[in-house]
Amino acid sequence: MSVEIGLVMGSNSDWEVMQHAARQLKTYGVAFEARVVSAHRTPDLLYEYAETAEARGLQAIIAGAGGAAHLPGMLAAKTTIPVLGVPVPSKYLAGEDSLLSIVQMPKGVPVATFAIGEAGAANAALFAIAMLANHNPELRRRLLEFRETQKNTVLAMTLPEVD
Ligand code: RP5
Repeated sequence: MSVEIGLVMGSNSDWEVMQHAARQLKTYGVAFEARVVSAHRTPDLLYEYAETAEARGLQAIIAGAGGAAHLPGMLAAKTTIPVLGVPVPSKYLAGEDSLLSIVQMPKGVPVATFAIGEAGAANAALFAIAMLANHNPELRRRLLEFRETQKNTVLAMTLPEVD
């Protein structure tokens, strides 16, 4: 199966968060490639990755980075393939810097921005899967099944009695 989703991150230290995107993609059987691509440390690689993404058949790129997180925005600058940005928690500002760096793209070059951390990584993958599901009934069926499972989990929740 050809690779459909690119999963990139600025450092292997981002993997702890970004693995939650990889796990979702794997669960749904979506072919993806995971790479470390740093906007400021390997800018030439970033350009090459973005410039070859379309020819390689990628449908979306999930990009996670922390701090002055310009990886998603720079990828979006070099390709029209949808870029889904995940703010990775940072050491000093807990990912608020990552979030603002990714979400505040100037008009004209969009990056779809998700929540800081694990939830954002998982949701970026679920969003990419939902995009693919527009043309894949089996993926659509599995997404609906997952929603049903979540619903039933909540409906089965109980709360403790007060003393
Ligand atoms: C960013 O700097 C990366 O995305 C990472 O979140 C952060 C720290 O990178 P390392 O110093 O751990 O390689 O570029």
